Amino acid sequence: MDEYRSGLVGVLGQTNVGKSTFLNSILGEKLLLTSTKPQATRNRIRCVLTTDRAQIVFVDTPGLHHPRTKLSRYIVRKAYRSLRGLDVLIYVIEAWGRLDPFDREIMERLGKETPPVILLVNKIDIAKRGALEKTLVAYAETGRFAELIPISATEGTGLDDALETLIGYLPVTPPLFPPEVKYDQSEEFLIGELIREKATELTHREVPYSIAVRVKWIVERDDGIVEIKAEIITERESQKGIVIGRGGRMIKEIGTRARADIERLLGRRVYLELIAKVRPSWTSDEEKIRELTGSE
Ligand SMILES: Nc1nc2c(ncn2[C@@H]2O[C@H](COP(=O)(O)OP(=O)(O)OP(=O)(O)O)[C@@H](O)[C@H]2O)c(=O)[nH]1
Ligand SMILES: [Mg+2]
Repeated sequence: MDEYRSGLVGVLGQTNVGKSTFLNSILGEKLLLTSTKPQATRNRIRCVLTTDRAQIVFVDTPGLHHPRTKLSRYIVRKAYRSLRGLDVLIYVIEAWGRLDPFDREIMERLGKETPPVILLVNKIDIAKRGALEKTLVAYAETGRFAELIPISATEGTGLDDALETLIGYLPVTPPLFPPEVKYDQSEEFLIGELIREKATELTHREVPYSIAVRVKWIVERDDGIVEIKAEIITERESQKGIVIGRGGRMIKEIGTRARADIERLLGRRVYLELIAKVRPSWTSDEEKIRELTGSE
């Protein structure tokens, strides 16, 4: 039998390519916020996959993009900073059909001295005819990638292959964490992210980018139900109005959807109370950004 392998694996790429979706699929559990809208992940989040042959500590990172706001400058900085000490880098793209200029720029910024980089071409279920082959050729030509693997994170295609290949690049060492450890964030943080996911999904225009969630308390009642109170924070009264919705319909819907995911995460019945609040211009104030994105 092979020796046990473990290591730290960073997942990097442009925003909205499916990094967090890929990790949720690999982990077989919905831990990470995903969204149809870009700039979903705001923080570096570690999650752990333990099998009988390997333990992989994945680091999900915020998607890279050209930052236009203070908040997005902050999260891009966060992404680059989370690359220290990695054993392998996974770089996720879509089947663009060519070498994307921004990917080229990112590769240049990373420099040549990186750990081995595995390229995952995601969303092949919706790739245009011929685009996958062209993409593979264009990225292979850069000579930067140790492996190139087509996958579909939502369909599950290619995930076994990706995992198998990845394990081969990890150093032979005993596991870093006990097998029951699944993530390095508090339950409070993960619950907040699940609420933010629903609020992001249900609102439009600038509102999703202005939403932060703060979990005020989590208490276990005598009857076993977990009671959670959280605030959904936006920047303006008008945004708060959108989050609440007519007759409170929107915030109720956010709560219903979030509660289902939180119950799955905790394996318990949950009573969730949500309150909408305004913190004026929090996305342009570094200190408030730090506080409201749960950054250390
Ligand atoms: N069709 C299809 N959609 C996918 C696939 N993987 C992810 N998506 C969708 O792509 C969108 C973005 O996914 P995320 O996982 O949030 O992307 P991300 O790279 O983590 O984004 P940021 O956190 O903003 O950097 C979501 O709507 C996903 O459902 C896939 O394999 N096929
Ligand atoms: Mg993400």
